[in-house]
Amino acid sequence: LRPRRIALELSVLAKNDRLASENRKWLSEHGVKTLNIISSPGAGKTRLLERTVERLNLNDAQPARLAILTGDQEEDYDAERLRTAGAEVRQINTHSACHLDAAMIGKELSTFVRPGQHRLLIIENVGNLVCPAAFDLGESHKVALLSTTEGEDKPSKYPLLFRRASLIVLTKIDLIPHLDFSLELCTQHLRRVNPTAPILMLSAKTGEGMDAWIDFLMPQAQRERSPLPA
Ligand SMILES: Nc1nc2c(ncn2[C@@H]2O[C@H](COP(=O)(O)OP(=O)(O)O)[C@@H](O)[C@H]2O)c(=O)[nH]1
Ligand SMILES: [Mg+2]
Repeated sequence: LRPRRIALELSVLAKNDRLASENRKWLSEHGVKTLNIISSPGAGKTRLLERTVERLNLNDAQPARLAILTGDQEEDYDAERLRTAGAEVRQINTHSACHLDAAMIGKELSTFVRPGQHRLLIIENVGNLVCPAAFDLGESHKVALLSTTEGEDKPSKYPLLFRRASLIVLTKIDLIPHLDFSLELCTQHLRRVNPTAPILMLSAKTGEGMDAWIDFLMPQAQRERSPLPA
């Protein structure tokens, strides 16, 4: 039985990789930078995106540049929260699946993402530290979120996601004074599995660290926010 199961997993991943390459080609041809945000449930993905949308809509002359796809097994609570914050968003329900896959994203691209208008697509994956890391969606970057309440050792225990991430975001730093959380130990665990990816530390609640996050998303946004020279 065992060799058969491995063969099936390989073929599922190979099919996903093919579809992810098609997504990546479409996104790159239409100039859309795409982030695949992955974390355990409750690490603060949606809250960070709510704050992000509010910031960009407040300060950006072209709010339509950002599109969001948000994945959960059931319900559309996150899409509702993000729409209320001002986002252009679509919910994907995966039902029995524990992750988004490239086929689910491919279905949304041509009907939801508007080439020439959307420059950035953010995908909020299903909350899970394991499965989403294995499935390429065609993104430009994987972003791993880790919250201060999860414990410092999670990067070592679930290394694949943190190894594959281009950016690591430590969330809920406002809670550190109330927790037995060591920033030094957490950084050691992160660096064991990923020696080079930038680590941003932020709080979506207080706004601390949000500027660096916005800079990563849209490097031009800061410049566009500055007043025009007289
Ligand atoms: N104190 C604090 N709470 C946060 C922060 N970010 C998210 N939360 C809370 O953490 C919980 C889970 O957040 P949510 O965005 O739904 O997480 P998701 O499941 O990763 O999308 C909610 O109660 C949020 O209000 C933060 O920066 N600081
Ligand atoms: Mg969420």
